[in-house]
Amino acid sequence: PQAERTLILVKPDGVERGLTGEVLRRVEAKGYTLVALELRTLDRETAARHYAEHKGKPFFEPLLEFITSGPLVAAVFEGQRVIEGFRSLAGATDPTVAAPGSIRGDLARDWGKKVIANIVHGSDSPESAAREIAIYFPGL
Ligand code: DAT
Ligand code: MG
Repeated sequence: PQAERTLILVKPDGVERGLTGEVLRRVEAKGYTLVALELRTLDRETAARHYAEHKGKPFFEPLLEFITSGPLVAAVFEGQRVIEGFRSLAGATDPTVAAPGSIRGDLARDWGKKVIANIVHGSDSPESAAREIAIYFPGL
């Protein structure tokens, strides 16, 4: 079977803070293989499609506002158990308590905003990965 793939984002906060290279470095250093990479700014419709699972939650509108606020970097990485492996590299959703050593634990913090700005996104299951990769890289 084809090696597992995941969709990773360096979100607008990470790009703005100049952390794109640092994030990609960590994922490459772990040993995963980069198979697609793009800098783009999402429109509202694409952002809502990406975060469809969070529709109706109190942070949904701030989340759309945040993720469309500037350019992000979308990447697809490949490797055995890469979905789980990247989630581990990323750390917990809340950067304040994300483990030191993780991307969020080392590089993100609470800025007191309505939405948590935590630098990276990673698909959470094979089904999510397939759905999300099709949003950013149709035909891959
Ligand atoms: P993850 O990005 O770790 O998969 P998620 O899918 O639950 O987390 O949420 C998507 C993003 O939404 C998350 O990265 C940051 C933001 N978010 C999640 N829960 C939040 C909350 N309770 N308040 C504010 N923002 C939140
Ligand atoms: Mg998620």
